[in-house]
Amino acid sequence: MKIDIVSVFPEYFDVLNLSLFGKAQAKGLVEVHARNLRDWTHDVHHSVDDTPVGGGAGMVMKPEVWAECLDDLLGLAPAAVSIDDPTASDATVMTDDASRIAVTADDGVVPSRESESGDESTPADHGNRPVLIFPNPSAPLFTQRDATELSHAGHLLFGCGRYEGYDARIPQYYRAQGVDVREYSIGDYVLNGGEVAVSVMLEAITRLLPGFMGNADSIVEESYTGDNALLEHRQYTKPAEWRGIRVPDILLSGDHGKVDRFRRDEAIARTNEIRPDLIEQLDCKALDKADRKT
Ligand code: 6GU
Repeated sequence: MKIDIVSVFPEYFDVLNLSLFGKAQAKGLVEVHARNLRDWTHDVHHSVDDTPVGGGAGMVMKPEVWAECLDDLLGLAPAAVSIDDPTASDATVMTDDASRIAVTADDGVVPSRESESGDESTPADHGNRPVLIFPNPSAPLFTQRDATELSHAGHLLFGCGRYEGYDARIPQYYRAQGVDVREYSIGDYVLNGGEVAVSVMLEAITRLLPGFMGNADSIVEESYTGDNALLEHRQYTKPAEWRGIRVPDILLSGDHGKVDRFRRDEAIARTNEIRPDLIEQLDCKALDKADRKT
């Protein structure tokens, strides 16, 4: 997987040389380039932002600089596009995009929302098609499903916004050019810029690459994975009693059936208490009789 990250603080991504991600780079599983957006400026001040049209606080990242950079990295020539209704909300464009990464059924990946909604046109081969991703606190939430889907892409290009954000015409333009453009928020809180959000998404995506993690089982059993996105049961290690607190007896019983049932009951009960929204999203067909009692 090829990964380009564009930022005004490319040094922020030096940490990617460490730990599991560093090893994955050494193994050739991922190839990462953190680029400095200012390398695509021409003025003496290397400016990348300007005041918001319509007024307001803060600065907005300029489309011209971003476009020079993204055209370069995507191998596109500059063009003018006609957009039917420039005032239309981009939110519709975000979900209407028919360009999703083609995944084979045995990957265990839920088909993209588009293919479920009756669009039977043959998906293009996205294997090497770049996906352009902009972190944006006002965009849809990035989920495990997105991470799984994006882990099948051949090339990811992240554009980190700073200040009050980036000119809305940037994603709009590249969508009109046929590029697969995504905008994601990582949660309901405000960060200073896209760098932390990109780090989060990148880790969630790349750890799913075959060979990235030592133990593939640990990926399958985690929270938020598969059809049944439940929070995980609690974990214990030895000793069986520590500072007066015992681990649940069933876990010491050696009866794997009972252990599995105990853990699943706990996962359901904890999810119900902590994240009732996940219970509502559960596919009832995936629940067994014993589950329903819990
Ligand atoms: Cl993607 N960006 C920023 N700046 N803040 C955020 C975010 C993204 N997601 C949550 N907060």
